[in-house]
Amino acid sequence: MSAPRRLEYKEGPGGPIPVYATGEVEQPWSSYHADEHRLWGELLAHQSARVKGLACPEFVSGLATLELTSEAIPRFEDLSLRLRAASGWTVVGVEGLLPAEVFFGHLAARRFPVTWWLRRPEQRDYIAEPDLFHDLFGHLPMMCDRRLGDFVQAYAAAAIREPADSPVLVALTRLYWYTVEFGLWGTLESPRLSGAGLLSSASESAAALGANVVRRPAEWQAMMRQPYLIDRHQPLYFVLPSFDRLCALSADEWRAQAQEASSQPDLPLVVPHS
Ligand code: HBI
Ligand code: FE
Repeated sequence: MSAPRRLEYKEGPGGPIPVYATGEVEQPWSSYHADEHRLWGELLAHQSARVKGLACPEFVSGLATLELTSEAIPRFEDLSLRLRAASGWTVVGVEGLLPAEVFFGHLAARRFPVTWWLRRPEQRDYIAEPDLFHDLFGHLPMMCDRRLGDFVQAYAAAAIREPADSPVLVALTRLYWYTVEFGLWGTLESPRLSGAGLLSSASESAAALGANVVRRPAEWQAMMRQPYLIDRHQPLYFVLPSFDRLCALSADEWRAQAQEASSQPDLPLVVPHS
C-alpha cells in the first residue's frame, strides 16, 4: 500500500496539521495497490452519483472533459493533457498539503498541485487534508473552466507578492477557502456545490445544503475577515451568484481588498448547530 511521506505534525488552531516535503513528485502510478484502484473507483462512482443535480454546471462539464474512469486511478500526465487543452492549466504531483506561499506559487503559474496518495477506506466520506480524490475529483473539473482558472491565477499572483506571515495573505487565503474550497454557487434559496471540499466529501456535500449550517451571500470583506477551522465540517458557507463576480477583479484589486480586510478585526468564528 502506498503511504504518504509525512515529515512531522505541527500544532494548528483546530488540531495537529501535517507537514510534507514541498517539492514536485512524480506520480508513483505503478506502485498503487489493487485495493487503492478499487477504492478510487468506488469513490468516483459514489460521489459522481451523489453530486449529480447538486453540483454547479461548470463542475459537471469539467468532469465530462476529464473523462475519469473507475477502472484505475488516472495518470496525472493524461489529465494534464486534457486540462491544458480545456483551460491552459497543467497538473503537478505533490506530497500533500503545501504551505500557502508554495501552493499559490504553483497556481500563479497555472499549475494545479495534486496529491499523489489516496485516502484510506475509513476516510471514505471525509478527510480533513487534501488527498488524491479531493485534489483530482474536487478541483480539476472546476479548473477546466477558463474563467475560474483566470480568477485563480490572478488571485494567486496577488498572494505571492506577500511575505509568508503577512495578514494580507491570511485574508487572501480565506477568500480562496470560501470560494474554491467550500464555495456554493447560485441563489441562497437553491445553492449548488462548487467548492472542492464539498464536491469530494460524501458527508459534507450533504451537510452544506442542509438545515444545520449557516449560508450567507458572498461578500469579499466578510469572507476575508472570517476565520475558519480546517479539520471539520464547515459551519458557515458563502453563496456566490456567479463566477463572473470573481473574474471581475484584477490581482491589484484583490490585493487592495485583502489590505482593507486585514486592517479590520477578524469576525467571530461561527459556532456549528448541534
Ligand atoms: N496544499 N496540496 C495542497 N492542496 C491544497 O488545496 C492546499 C494546499 N495548501 C494550502 C491550501 N490549499 C489553501 O487552503 C490555502 O491555505 C491557500
Ligand atoms: Fe482543496
